[in-house]
Amino acid sequence: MRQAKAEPYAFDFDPQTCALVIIDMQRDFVDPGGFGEALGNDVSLLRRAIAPTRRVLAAARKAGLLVIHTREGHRPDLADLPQSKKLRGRLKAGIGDPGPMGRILVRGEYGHDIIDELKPAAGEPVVDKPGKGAFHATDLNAILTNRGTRQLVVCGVTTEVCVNTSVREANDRGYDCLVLEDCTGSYFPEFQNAGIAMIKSQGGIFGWVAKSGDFLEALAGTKGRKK
Ligand code: TIU
Repeated sequence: MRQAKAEPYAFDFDPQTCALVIIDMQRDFVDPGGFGEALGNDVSLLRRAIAPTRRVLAAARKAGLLVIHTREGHRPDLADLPQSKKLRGRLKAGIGDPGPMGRILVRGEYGHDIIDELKPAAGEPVVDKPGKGAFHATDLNAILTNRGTRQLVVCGVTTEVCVNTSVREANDRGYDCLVLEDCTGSYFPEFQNAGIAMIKSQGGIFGWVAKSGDFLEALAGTKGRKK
């Protein structure tokens, strides 16, 4: 077992039954010139999660953790796109429409894919999800169950949308979640703070929050309890 400094209290974990889940680090959300920026958002608020997430990804691979990547998006025929989601926002260019990096949030398009900095390695499952939560209408739970995973270390964007929804779904399915604060990002600073605060409030109502450096030290076994 390893122990990482975390809030609201230390996070005990077994690397063998722990998975790293990186949520939706897709060009359309994170890269300059993508859908997110076209909506008027400042992508630098999300991009600051890239460097720490790269360090965590490298360490997780080295330690042999199961690594899972998710992408939000839809079938090219949009048959899995609810009308409600299509219409929401009254956007001029919305999901399925031509966007700056191909059809917006459509599988197979350039903008839908994961950024080069966090490219999945061969053998790492990529979970395509039509919703905000990573469990809704996906095979994520089967993948985790088949590997005996009990705990999730979560990175990605955006903190209050897909990260929070996925953590809540995981919580209800019996997983412990550790969210690495500096490996998440929101277009809205106040939602970043609230999104993180909500996870660790009330004794860790949805899970734990840590800085990536503290998790990396625990994973490497250089600090914290190791037995
Ligand atoms: N990945 C994710 O959070 N998808 C979103 O739709 N985020 C927004 O902030 N809209």
